[in-house]
Amino acid sequence: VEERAGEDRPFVFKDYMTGKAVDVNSALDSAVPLQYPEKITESMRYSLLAGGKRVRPALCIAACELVGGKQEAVMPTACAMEMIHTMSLIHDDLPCMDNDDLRRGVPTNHKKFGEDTAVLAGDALLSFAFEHIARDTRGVPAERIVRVIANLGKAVGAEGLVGGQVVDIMSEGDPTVGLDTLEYIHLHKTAGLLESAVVCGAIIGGASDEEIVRLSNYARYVGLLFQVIDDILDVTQSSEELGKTAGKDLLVDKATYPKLLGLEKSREFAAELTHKAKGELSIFDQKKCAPLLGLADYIASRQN
Ligand code: GRG
Repeated sequence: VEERAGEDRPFVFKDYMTGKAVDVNSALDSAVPLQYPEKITESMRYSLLAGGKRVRPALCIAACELVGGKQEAVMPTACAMEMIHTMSLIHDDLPCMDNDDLRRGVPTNHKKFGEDTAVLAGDALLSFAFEHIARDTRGVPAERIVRVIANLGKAVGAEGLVGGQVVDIMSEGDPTVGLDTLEYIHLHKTAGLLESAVVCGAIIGGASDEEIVRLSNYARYVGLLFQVIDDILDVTQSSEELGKTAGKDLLVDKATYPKLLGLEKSREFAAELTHKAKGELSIFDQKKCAPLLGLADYIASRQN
């Protein structure tokens, strides 16, 4: 079979992610310039441009493109996802929360800029995320933009990230925490923003209601999968590298899937979630689903 340039090249997930990360990093860099008062914009940029994997923006763009939308139309929304993810990490690292000194291999925001600035940098990123979607989205009907803003607002607030975090804090050291509470925490703290990224990308791209439901289910399974794998790695890696990376979750008494289900059943659960996530995509052209299918496999098989 003759192959024409640029057509039917095999899909390589790593290259796809690298390409999207380059585009997203450049858009984030322009969206949050270093300007007066530099004390705050420097702190915002420090955490925003510290080199995360950009999973949420990539998912957002992939969902938009899957339903026929353009990357440039969804880029402000994709960037907003990373701004909110970053703010949640800055606040999560604070002494009043997890009290972490390192994030993505460098000092946490409050270690570098002080707690006062870190709190404000998080607040500014949260606020700017919504401003950026509303102000800088081009060529998309206003109703879609309003839907996106409502969806994202819910994903971050008391019914979303904040709800998950508060239940997580309440559950610490509670030996009676069961699978239902564990699932609530992960669905809200982790799956919620992944879901919003995918759903908002799809909304911008003009998805049908059925497409949105399928993508939303896909993202919830992937979010839960992420945490099940996280729990499994915490056990398997800290026993391999004794002490070195000993997961904090093992030090604080915290419910995890391996503790509640055992390692074997946790691995089965992860496989089931991967299968279900991919199953939700069956209504789409499978070739066009390659990025979302690849992401499910990537999360299922990650080693750190
Ligand atoms: C939203 C107002 C507001 C407050 C935040 C602190 C908090 C409330 C919520 C905690 C959110 C949290 C830390 C969730 C865990 C998220 C998670 C799975 C992080 C790891 O994500 P990766 O692997 O990280 O995508 P990188 O570094 O690649 O971006």
